Amino acid sequence: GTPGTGKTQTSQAAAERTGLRHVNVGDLIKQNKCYEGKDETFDSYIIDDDEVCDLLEPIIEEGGCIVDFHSCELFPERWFELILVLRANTDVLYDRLSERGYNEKKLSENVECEIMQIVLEEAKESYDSNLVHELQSNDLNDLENNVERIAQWLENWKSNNQ
Ligand code: DAT
Repeated sequence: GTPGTGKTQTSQAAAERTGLRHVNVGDLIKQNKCYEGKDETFDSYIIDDDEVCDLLEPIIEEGGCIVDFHSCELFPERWFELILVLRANTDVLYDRLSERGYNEKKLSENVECEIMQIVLEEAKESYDSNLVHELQSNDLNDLENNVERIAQWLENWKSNNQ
């Protein structure tokens, strides 16, 4: 999902509920400095995709991960069984990103990204569209429902893959 849609909150809650491992890719990128530079206009890092994938590979190979990131086209298709794209309403997203202290340019860029469904389109282009699902993430009720859906999906997956 677009930044602010609730990926980290949802992944954390889903990891607690299911016992899966929450892999926060943004944090790993920062800790391991997997970037080629900084885009000052957007106040964001230019990520080195190959380095990120090399870093993640052994973690993913262990299995049972919830991979939390705003982009998925850099990852190999074989890594995932399910792709969830979180969505939030414009007003909700605007408030969350303002609270995060985003500058005006970064704020409007991200809100526009959500309106244009950039992350969803990228996911559908990069993966079998049957694996890609949208989840609304506007309030705590959505959060709870999404975590339950993930837990349910995992149970089904386990019984189909014994
Ligand atoms: P992301 O990881 O997509 O950038 P986040 O998990 O950090 O987003 O969430 C951004 C903020 O919004 C954070 O303060 C937690 C809050 N939030 C996330 N999902 C929510 C939800 N479903 N209902 C209410 N607040 C939510």
